[in-house]
Amino acid sequence: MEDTIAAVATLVGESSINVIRLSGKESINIANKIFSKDISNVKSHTVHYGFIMENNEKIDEVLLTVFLSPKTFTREDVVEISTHGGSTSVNKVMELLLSNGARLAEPGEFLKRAFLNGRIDLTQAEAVSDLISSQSESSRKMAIRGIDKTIYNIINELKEKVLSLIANIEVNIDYPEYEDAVVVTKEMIKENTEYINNKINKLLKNSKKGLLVKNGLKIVIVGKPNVGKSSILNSLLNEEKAIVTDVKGTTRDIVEGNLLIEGIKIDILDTAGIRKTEDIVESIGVSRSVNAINDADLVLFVIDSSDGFTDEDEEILNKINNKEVLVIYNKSDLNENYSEEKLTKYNHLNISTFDSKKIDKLKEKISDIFDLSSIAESNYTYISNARQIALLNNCVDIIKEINSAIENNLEIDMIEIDVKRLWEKLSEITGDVGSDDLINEIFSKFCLGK
Ligand SMILES: Nc1nc2c(ncn2[C@@H]2O[C@H](COP(=O)(O)OP(=O)(O)OP(=O)(O)O)[C@@H](O)[C@H]2O)c(=O)[nH]1
Ligand SMILES: [Mg+2]
Repeated sequence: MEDTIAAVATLVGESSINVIRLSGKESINIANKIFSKDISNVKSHTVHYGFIMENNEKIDEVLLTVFLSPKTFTREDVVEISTHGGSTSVNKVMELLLSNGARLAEPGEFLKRAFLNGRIDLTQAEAVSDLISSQSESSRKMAIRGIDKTIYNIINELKEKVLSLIANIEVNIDYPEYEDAVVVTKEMIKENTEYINNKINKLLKNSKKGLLVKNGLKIVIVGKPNVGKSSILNSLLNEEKAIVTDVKGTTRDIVEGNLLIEGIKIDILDTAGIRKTEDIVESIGVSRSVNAINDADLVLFVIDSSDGFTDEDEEILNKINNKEVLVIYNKSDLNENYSEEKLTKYNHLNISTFDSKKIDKLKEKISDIFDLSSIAESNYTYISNARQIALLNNCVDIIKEINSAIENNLEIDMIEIDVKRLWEKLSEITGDVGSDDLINEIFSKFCLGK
């Protein structure tokens, strides 16, 4: 971490400004060499107007902000240079910084320095990354719960419980004569691990909601030709995205759109009507429809109520295995009371794409199936990071081992080994324990400039 690093922090394009960030001991010196004013003795958190210079030539008119260690994002000296937008200015200024002693930052290196210097923990770093990639209001809210340390605090409370258990066990073992010490019994260990287990299981159960907020839902509309699949897509999106005609086989390829239901991003795919066909283009479309089903969280299986449930429909339905299916009886305006015995075991709904109230009912039904309205209840405090989820699952396994050690009447000092492992796994979540390789791997997944 001796080097002073530099990177463009904004997306380079035709914008009004771009920001270059420098971090490290030499930040002020390096910036000073190419700036029209002397900033070697300026106060922290101050902004300076001037020009970036190369020899005596003005390169760009910029604002330069100085943040002195330790109250900075990385806890090192940081300089931010706001150049004009477009790629030419920013590239030239970067070139000058690199030729004056800065090194191009690796992906995620600013965040990594913030973490290594104790400015943020790992759950916060991962949340910053989630915030940057968030695509919905709900995923933004969830990422903020990571950044504001809500997730850290939950894990930390569990860590402290385990730590006090370890401390007491150690005192009991090392100073048996010390009368004031709490004598740790197996019941006491069990009571504590049960508490921790309940909390972790709740986090894991809720992480499904977190994953939903983060990844959204994928819904695929399938059925035989002409049942109204594309009309359903268009009604849900409130836009004429897919072509609708009364000719069977109108849709040849997958048409995709997205909408929000209860703040959750829903990707919705309209597919080619499934039927046996000699037409080569249509048959490729049909095989894409079948493949799309594999990736779906929910399949909207559409039938035409005026035709009833035909053998063709049954053949398609049989292709959909192990998937959440919602049967849509479409064209209810033509046959209002349609209900098919064979289909009642599925979630089902009568709709007409000509009736916007029925489309609202369809959105409500989707929301009910995934319990979307409950997601906002816990203020978006969910764990959704795969690494954190895997570590919580490890904790559950260790607690099982502790319980079985207690049942098998092992000595407390043997049980303590597993209690220490539990503490280590919890510490890995926040990044207090972890190998350098692991830390490098985690931060390298982040983008340049972060
Ligand atoms: N009466 C009635 N007609 C509908 C309804 N929804 C769609 N249609 C009509 O049904 C015909 C087929 O609609 P599409 O949406 O193109 O059907 P599709 O399932 O996408 O058809 P393919 O792309 O060929 O597989 C069109 O003439 C629509 O206007 C409805 O709710 N009621
Ligand atoms: Mg269609």
